[in-house]
Formats: sequence, structure tokens, C-alpha cells
Amino acid sequence: MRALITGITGQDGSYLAEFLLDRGYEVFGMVRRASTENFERISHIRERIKLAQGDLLDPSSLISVVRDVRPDEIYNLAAQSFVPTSWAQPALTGEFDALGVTRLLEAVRNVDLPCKFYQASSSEMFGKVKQVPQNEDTPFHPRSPYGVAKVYGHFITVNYRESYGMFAVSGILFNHESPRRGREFVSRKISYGVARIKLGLDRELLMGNLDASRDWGYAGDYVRAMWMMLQQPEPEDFVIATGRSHTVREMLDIAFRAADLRWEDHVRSDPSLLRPAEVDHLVGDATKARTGLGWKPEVSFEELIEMMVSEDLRRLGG
Ligand code: NDP
Ligand code: GDR
Repeated sequence: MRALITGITGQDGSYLAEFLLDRGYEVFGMVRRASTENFERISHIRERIKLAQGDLLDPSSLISVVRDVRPDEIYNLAAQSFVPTSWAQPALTGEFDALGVTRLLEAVRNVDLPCKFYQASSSEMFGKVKQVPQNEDTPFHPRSPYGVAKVYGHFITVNYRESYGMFAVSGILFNHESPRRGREFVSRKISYGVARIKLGLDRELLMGNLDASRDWGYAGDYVRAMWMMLQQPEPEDFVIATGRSHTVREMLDIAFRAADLRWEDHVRSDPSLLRPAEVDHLVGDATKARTGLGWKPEVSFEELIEMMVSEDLRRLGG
């Protein structure tokens, strides 16, 4: 089997590549040109994967990649994935996260390849939630340009399935983290901040909304669900979540305690980190994935945060 992963240099791309290599897949990753290579997360598997140049903005590059690689499965993980940036760069976010999906689906059609297609949809589509917990039937009300773009990406995937009979599925994944998470996201910002404070490199950590609550899981568990969705007899969409929600405050508590510190002694509020419109509370209902795919998360919230703190301490030499 041959898989093509867009966004292979990101958090999920690197875990998914490892997962597929372990299953004997030939793994190709699509990477975009940057002035400096950003292959840190895939350096340990660099010799076992093949890379092809392409950009979600550039239709002909997508056609070339799909035509040259001829994958059995495509995982479209590439995106502008940081929610605050989507207010600063709303049109670019829409180009990547919305129209980029159409461009890639069109490339598959253009090459006329009978491959399976996975789209990385997001719990941010639920936004101002209409129902608690959220499942595959919960209506969307996105609260950021990112969420809006992801709703487009979600429905264009559904539409290509319905219009052309493609095996195209959308995984609605709730937040998932790991030691490879970008340092701008809240979990890694905290784990990295705790490690720096513990080692005397910093004294305080500036934070935004501590009341926001999310359903946080471990990225390694979530990439397994992506693959499972493409092994089903029929293409269907699934919510992937732990079913438990925690506040940012609880995350701070666990992370600082893991380093024998008290968050109240170090965290300061920075109003500039508050978002123009916030998603207050997300919690997913992954019953369909549990019964239909046989998927369940293995790593708990506490284990996840402790793992991230301990890995950042190790990296910083603590
Ligand atoms: P990351 O931000 O870690 O990775 C994003 C990847 O997309 C990087 O490899 C990046 O490449 C690539 N990329 C960005 N723009 C383009 C472009 N124009 N052309 C080609 N590649 C591009 O994201 P995650 O791994 O955390 O998330 C993977 C996907 O899942 C994203 O679509 C995200 O929106 C979605 N998602 C993530 C969740 C999470 O909690 N992590 C939850 C739900 C959905 P480069 O290295 O060059 O920047
Ligand atoms: P999110 O993740 O926006 O949910 O999107 P993020 O970790 O950025 O924020 C989670 C919550 O924490 C609050 N918060 C802070 N966030 C950041 N980044 N920095 C802070 O200092 C801070 N203080 C409080 C936020 O307000 C928010 O409520 C992630 C991304 O991976 C998306 O690509 C993905 O689709 C969704 O998860 C599901």
C-alpha cells in the first residue's frame, strides 16, 4: 500500500507517517518550499519516507504529486492550523484550509485515480456549540475564520463523495497534543513554559483565557483513527474525541504540579491573548468511532500533560 500525506512535517503528519511505516506502507509526504527546511519532526524517519514538492495553493503541483506518486490513500493534513492566525490572515487561511481541499480533490479527479481520501476536519467547526456533547449530527457554528474554512473543507469532501462516488471521508477530530505540538498551542506553550521556569530560564508565563475548556487527547491515538476510517467498507465521517473536557486552568495545574511548582506563582494574564470570538466549551461524543471503528483513546489527559512536561524538561537538559 502507498500513502500520500500532505502536512507530513506537522505534528499529525509525523505520527501518521510512523504509524503507516509500521504497517508496511510506502509513505510519501508532500512538502512545500521554504527558505529553511522544516523537517525536525520527520528527521528520525527521513530515510524511510519519500518527499514530493507541492503546495495547496498551486493546483498544477498537486496534480503532479498525485500523478507521480499514485497513492492508494491520501491524508490531507496540510493546513494553516493556528486559530489566532486565522484572524490575522483570514484570506490565506481560506486558501489553504478551504479551497486547498478542493484543489487536492480536483487533482485526484484530474488524474482519475481510484484512491481513498481523508480530510482533517476539526471540532472548531462546532464553535458556539448547539449540543453537548458534539457528535456527527451536531450542527456547526464556527467562531473563527479557521473554523469557517474547515467547514468548507468538510463539506467539499462530503460533496465529492456524493457527486463523484469518491471514497472521501472527513474525520472531525477534537484537540490532540503531543511533545511534537507546535509551541504556540496552549498545551505545548504550557509544558515548554513549565520546563523553562523549572530550570530557571524564565519566571512567568503569559496566558489568555483560562476558562476555555476542550476535549484534549493524544495525537498518537488520533492518527490511528484516521487510518481506521479509510479501512472501512463504506466512506463515512467520524468524530474522534475522548469524551472528557478540561479547562486551561486544570491543564496548568497538572503541568506545574508535574514539576513540583504552583501555577498561581508564575502565570500572568495577558489580554492580548484573548480571541475576538472564543469557543468556550467543547466535548466530543465518539460513540460512532468506538462502535464502528473499534477505536478508543489509550492515553489519559493527565498522562499526556505529564509526558509533555517531562519531554520538554529532557529537551532543555533538565
Ligand atoms: P500542524 O500545524 O502541526 O501542521 C500543518 C502542516 O501543514 C505542516 O506540515 C505545514 O507545512 C503544512 N502546510 C501548511 N500550509 C501548507 C500549504 N499551503 N501547502 C502544503 N502544506 C502546508 O498541524 P497538525 O499536525 O496539528 O494538524 C494536522 C491537520 O489536522 C490540520 O489540517 C489541522 O487543521 C487539523 N486538525 C488538527 C487538530 C489538532 O488538535 N492538532 C484537531 C483537528 C484538526 P510546513 O512545515 O511547511 O509549515
Ligand atoms: P485551538 O487550540 O484553538 O483549540 O485549536 P489552542 O491550543 O491554540 O487553544 C486552546 C484554548 O486555549 C486557550 N488559551 C490559549 N491558547 C493559546 N494558544 N495560547 C494561550 O496563551 C492561551 N491561553 C488560553 C484558547 O483561547 C483556546 O480556547 C487547535 C488547533 O490544533 C486547530 O488546528 C484544531 O482544529 C483545534 O485545536 C481542534
